[in-house]
Amino acid sequence: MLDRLIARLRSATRVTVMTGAGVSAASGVPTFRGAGGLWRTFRAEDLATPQAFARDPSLVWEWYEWRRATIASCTPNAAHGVLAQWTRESPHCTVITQNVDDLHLRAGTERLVRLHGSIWELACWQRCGTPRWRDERVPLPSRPMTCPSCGSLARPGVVWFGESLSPADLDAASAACSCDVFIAVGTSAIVYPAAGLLQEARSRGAFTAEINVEPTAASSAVDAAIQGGAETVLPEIAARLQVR
Ligand code: BJW
Ligand code: ZN
Repeated sequence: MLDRLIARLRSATRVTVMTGAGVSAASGVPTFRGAGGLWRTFRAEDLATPQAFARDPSLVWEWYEWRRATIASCTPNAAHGVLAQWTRESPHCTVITQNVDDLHLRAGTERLVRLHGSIWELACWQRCGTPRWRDERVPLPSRPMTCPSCGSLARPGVVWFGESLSPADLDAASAACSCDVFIAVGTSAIVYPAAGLLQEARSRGAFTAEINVEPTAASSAVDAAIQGGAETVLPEIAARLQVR
């Protein structure tokens, strides 16, 4: 499987990599599903919704504050490093991430599409029109934070279940599905529309691959399902690509 992917990568011009929480697992960022995925007794589906925030903003902010503090002590791992290098070396390599931790950014990734926003950004809950703003302070100075323009409640600048993704990000992600090789790394591939991008790429003729420590919803649909940690498999691929 790995040999097939490497052969395809050797002849590929356009390469798109879509990442999920598993890419940051080796950095110490908890994934959403599977072992360690719960915060207290809550699943992402219980907290990452506008309804949960409307019901109990303090609880949802507590979850985000805990995650911000965790992520603040994490650094990009070898998987982030390889992807950043690929985007720097080729103008035809794009990374689409579902992650909000910004570790791809910190690794220096170019042409990065962040489908679900950033945990380091805040937005006005009342949508008064003020643009999202960045605040990397840990902990945040007040709870709850408020909008600097209208004074109403602030919320994390991320995309929750039931909310639309930014059309510009979706367009960029969709454009990147026109590629020679599309690799999904460290994602359970169950959250849409991100999960649909793999099928989109495949239907446009891309060779599709997955890198994950365990089988996922996408494993049977891809051309090559590679089992292993992103932080070991991606560096191995990068090393073998250097040997022509
Ligand atoms: C390793 C590893 C290592 C571990 N190396 N691997 C079509 C069909 C059905 C439902 C829908 C549909 N279209 C829309 C929906 C509804 C919904 C949805 O998809 N629901 C599903 C759960 C069924 N989608 C939405 O609501 C989206 N909005 C939308 O579509 O708007 C229009 C619309 C609305 C309503 C109805 C219809 C249309 C928005 C989705 C937003 C998701 N937001 C979250 C939270 C972001 C903010 C935050 O972080 O707090 O995004 S939820 C959470 O899941 C987060 C993640 O980005 C996302 C995906 O998770 P990911 O990255 O895959 O992580 P895990 O934990 O699931 O998996 C980790 C993987 O890593 C595992 O496989 C491990 O094995 C692996 N791993 N270590 C490699 N070292
Ligand atoms: Zn406001």
